[in-house]
Amino acid sequence: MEYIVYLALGTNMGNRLSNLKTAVDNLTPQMSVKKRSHIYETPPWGFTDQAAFLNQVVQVETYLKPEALLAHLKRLESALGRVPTFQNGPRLIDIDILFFDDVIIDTPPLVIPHPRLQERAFVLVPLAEIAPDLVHPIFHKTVIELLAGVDQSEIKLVK
Ligand code: PH2
Ligand code: MG
Ligand code: MG
Repeated sequence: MEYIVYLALGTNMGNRLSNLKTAVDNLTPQMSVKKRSHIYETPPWGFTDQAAFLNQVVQVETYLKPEALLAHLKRLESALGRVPTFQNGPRLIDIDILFFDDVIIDTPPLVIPHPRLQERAFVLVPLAEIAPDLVHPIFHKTVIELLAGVDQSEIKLVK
């Protein structure tokens, strides 16, 4: 069984472009990357006194179930050199599950869809590029409709 999953990647430490590239390159072989958005530079959200982020969203296919996928992504973040900081703090690489098919899970630490994606232009702008018509299984709104609810004025296309 192959699941369709959307992942959000973010980085604001070190060589941000190479952090994103290394992360996406290392999603395989457990996942196959089907679509990737452009890369955007975005102002820090939540904790604002830190460097700007680069953000990207990818669509992958995987046989991993949600728990196994989360464990795999956490291992990958550590392998790429991420060390724990604090909530919304600076990070070398962050890989978050946005959607997992149209599954709804709320058993912390696994919350799917990502509970704050609808507030975050740094997620919705790249997501809208590769999945504009995807419907949020809780809000029953498309990504484009969610995007209309956030301020995307400071999101800059980088690459
Ligand atoms: N990630 C956060 C907190 N704030 N801000 C931006 N612009 N991009 C992020 O990826 C990001 C953030 C927590 O994961
Ligand atoms: Mg995150
Ligand atoms: Mg995370």
